[in-house]
Amino acid sequence: MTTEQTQSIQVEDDRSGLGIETLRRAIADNLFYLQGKWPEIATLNDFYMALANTVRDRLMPRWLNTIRNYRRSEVRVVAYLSAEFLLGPHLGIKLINLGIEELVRQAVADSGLALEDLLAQEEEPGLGNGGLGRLAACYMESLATLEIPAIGYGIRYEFGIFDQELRDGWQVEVTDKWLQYGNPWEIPRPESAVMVRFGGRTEAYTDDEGAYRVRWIPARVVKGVPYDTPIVGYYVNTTNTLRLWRAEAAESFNFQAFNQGDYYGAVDQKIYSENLTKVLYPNDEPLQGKQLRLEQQYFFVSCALQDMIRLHRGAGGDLRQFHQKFAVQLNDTHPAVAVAELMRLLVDEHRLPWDAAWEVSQSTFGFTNHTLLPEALEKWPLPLFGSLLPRHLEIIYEINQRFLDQARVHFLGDSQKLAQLSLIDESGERYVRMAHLACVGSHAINGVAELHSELLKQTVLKDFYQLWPQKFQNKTNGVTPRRWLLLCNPRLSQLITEHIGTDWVCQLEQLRQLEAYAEDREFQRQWRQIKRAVKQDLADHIQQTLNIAINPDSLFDIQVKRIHEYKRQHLNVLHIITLYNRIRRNPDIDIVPRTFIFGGKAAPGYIMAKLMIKVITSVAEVVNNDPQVCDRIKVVFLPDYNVTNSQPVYPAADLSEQISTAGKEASGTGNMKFSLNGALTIGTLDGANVEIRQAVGAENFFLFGLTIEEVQQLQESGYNPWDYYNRTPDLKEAINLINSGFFSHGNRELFKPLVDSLVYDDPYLLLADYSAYIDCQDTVGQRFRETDTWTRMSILNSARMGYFSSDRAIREYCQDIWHVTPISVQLKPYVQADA
Ligand code: CBF
Repeated sequence: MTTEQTQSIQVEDDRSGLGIETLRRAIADNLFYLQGKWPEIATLNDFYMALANTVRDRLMPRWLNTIRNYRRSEVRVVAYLSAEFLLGPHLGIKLINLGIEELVRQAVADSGLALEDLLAQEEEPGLGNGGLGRLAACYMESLATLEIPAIGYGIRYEFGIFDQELRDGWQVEVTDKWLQYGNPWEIPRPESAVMVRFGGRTEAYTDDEGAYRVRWIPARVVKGVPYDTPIVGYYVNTTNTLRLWRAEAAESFNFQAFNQGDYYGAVDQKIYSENLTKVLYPNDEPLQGKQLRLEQQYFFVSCALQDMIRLHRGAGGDLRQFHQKFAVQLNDTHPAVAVAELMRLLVDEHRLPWDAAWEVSQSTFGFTNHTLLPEALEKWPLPLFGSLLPRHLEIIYEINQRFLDQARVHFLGDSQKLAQLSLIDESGERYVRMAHLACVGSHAINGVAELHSELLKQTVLKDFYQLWPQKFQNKTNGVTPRRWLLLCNPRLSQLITEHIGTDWVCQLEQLRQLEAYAEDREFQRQWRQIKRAVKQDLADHIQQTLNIAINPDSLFDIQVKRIHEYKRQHLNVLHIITLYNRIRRNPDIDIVPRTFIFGGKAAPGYIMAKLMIKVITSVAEVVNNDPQVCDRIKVVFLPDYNVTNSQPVYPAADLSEQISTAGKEASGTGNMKFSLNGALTIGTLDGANVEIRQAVGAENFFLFGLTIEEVQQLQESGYNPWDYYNRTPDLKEAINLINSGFFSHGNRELFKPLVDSLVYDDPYLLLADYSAYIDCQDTVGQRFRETDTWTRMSILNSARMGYFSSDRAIREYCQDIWHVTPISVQLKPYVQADA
């Protein structure tokens, strides 16, 4: 369009106005024109869609003006590459961040609807497994709030994390159909599609200038189509983009095959391509050999880098300055192949000399490691890697050779060191080590909590640390206070705001002002009243959905997270059985009534984790139906734990269970959300628990368990769980009760794998930590009775959580790794031609 043409277009007030009547009219309008429905026949989902589109219209000027900013050549943009973004529902947070929640509530009410009912319609995009994906979502929100130009790049999985149902107490996986009613929050951009190649072979040639070059002749080509989602900052104009890629056939039909009558062959290509982004892989399962997973990783990384290069060149940029335009963060090893892909693009496609390209690459990438678990450190069998990405394997060999030459000088011919450092694992079957590729190709490497970052330097990345100590940093995780307090706990947020004003929402350290009220009787009363009210809400929800009556005055003891042996949900179960045995032994025993709440998904192929769910639900069935105990202990397993379902849970907790074996949990972020909402933590010295305890004060944290050093010593000295089992009567009684078939209708075989694993192997040292855990839980019970003390501790927990805001974490990344600064977005009217 010409400038005159665009200038003649007028913006309808219905698309931007914020008056209640305008909003009401806009919703009705969208219902009619987008949903094609009269109000009388519209479903709640139609109304949700109409409202979502109304909100989307209102953020459009901010979004488009932000995109304009990316294009300015002098603006450095953060590109966050992540295979997972666990965003949670959009509508609620967008209303809050745009500051229009109350207006919309009113407008919707004027149409005879309740905002809560519409919010409940949203199918959340479950494009992540857990902590890592949720962290990426918190970081995207903070980047926007802090006005940092940023793009998130990832995969638009057609099926995200499975929905969890419980049948007979077992987890059953159901496909997540998040797109079935359409997604109002995304805009496809087929005009910006890129092609991604796979397989085939490489070929050397001499270019016009006589230089030696390599070209890649692929076997297949897939089209990557971007779908953009706006990420709105809190009370700022900045609205960044999350760009997720969907795979499509390069040609929908292979016409040559079709013309020869091979119709099925022709559509094969389409099916093959679309499969690529069909489903998110659950973590905690061995990925080796899962070719599709490697294809997914390469696919989105290649799309992202091609997109960045296009943007950079489109703004007149020189590729030798690519790193000045983009700071690319590798969220774990999943996008690590980006190092080789950027080299390929720069050297093969854009003809930069190797050394210049390498300098650009290293200056571009930063790498975050999120786990020490050896099974999660990705490595790909060399034949698989080579057959899928033949050119990249050559590039990796070249990087490796140059890198080992450098390392050889440093380690003076220590061949064992070199073998350990190599990008290729040659100890047996040969593998490409993705973490090593990420370390070599990045200028900064960070862990996600102080302890984790230290352990990285001492264990899995020790050799790299010796070589490049200056590359290593710590960036303790954080969570966004907008979703994890303001949105999920409006009552507490209001109380806080009444006492210290609103600044805490963007400067979470301001919560410290609450310390002044920790002893204030009236404030304590209000604090308790709110906790009681949110507990009542959760109790009502549990009653309605699971038909379990729970006492809102009982201690809500909550463990919600992925189900994994290292997270030790079964240690929590041993405590429940211990209490149960105490009551059975002495029915008049005076114990604090507790409601144990669990939630979390097990990876579909992780048999032991699924058995852990079954043991929780089986114990729940017995305990909840035993008239002697059920007024004192209740056990609830909340099915389908996801972002939506978690939002009412954090505010309702009295006690947060963070009980992983020391050294196993990289950081945790649930621990932060609980504490922020005034729960006290029972935890080990693991991950960010260590820093949370330091921040809230040791006296406001229930610590138990072996330290990392003690864990190591015990394991080195030959840990024998059987001894602990035999010499700890309560433990023995609890385990025997499981083993006897008491919780499994007499079936002694059902839990045998779990029991055997504990008494004969116990890799996560539950039995060694059992007594300390039980003693600590007894202290928790006593303290809960001292209502004022508990309330003071609860207030101090919230008051001292400022450090754990994702805003703080993002500021640190910006300063220490990305070297980017905020830029305010000016709202120019959209009728203007491009500046
Ligand atoms: O850093 C974010 C989170 O990542 C994990 O979930 C992961 O997938 N590696 C870790 O297990 C968490 O400890 C960590 O908080």
